[in-house]
Amino acid sequence: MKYLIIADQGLDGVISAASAIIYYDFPLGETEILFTQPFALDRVEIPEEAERIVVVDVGFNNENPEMTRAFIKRLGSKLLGWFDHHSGWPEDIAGNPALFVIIPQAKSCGGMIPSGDPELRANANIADTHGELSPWAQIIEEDLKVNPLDNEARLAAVHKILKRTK
Ligand SMILES: [Mn+2]
Repeated sequence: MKYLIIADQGLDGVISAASAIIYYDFPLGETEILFTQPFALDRVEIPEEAERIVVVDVGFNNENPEMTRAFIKRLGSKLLGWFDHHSGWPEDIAGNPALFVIIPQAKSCGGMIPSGDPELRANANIADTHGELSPWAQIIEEDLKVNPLDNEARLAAVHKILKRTK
């Protein structure tokens, strides 16, 4: 598929993936979504056919900085944007706002992405802080708890989120 979203595995990552698809107007039928974590970036297989790549809610790996740097290198010119709110990003990367939107003060990544959907932003903020999630987000969170390693469930959740907004 032509478009690729790489997202963190948590609920904020799931909401962020949906928000990025809305923000960049990626056609869902041509968009692949991979879920990962900062310490697993070396195991992410980037499909060759991916032409535009967006990364959301994946923090900088401070224990192994080379892992994040090597991953960014692998993405190369296909990287369209990287949104994150975790702290610890080195200035030489975070200081490139054309590609990296890093806001450590933000409550969540989904809350940072201008999806035009206040409910997505609010629920992402609640997911990463506290408060009561909307019923649809509660259901997704429960699904993720039951099957923490099930990326199909995450993918289905992103599609579900997009259906309720489109
Ligand atoms: Mn987050």
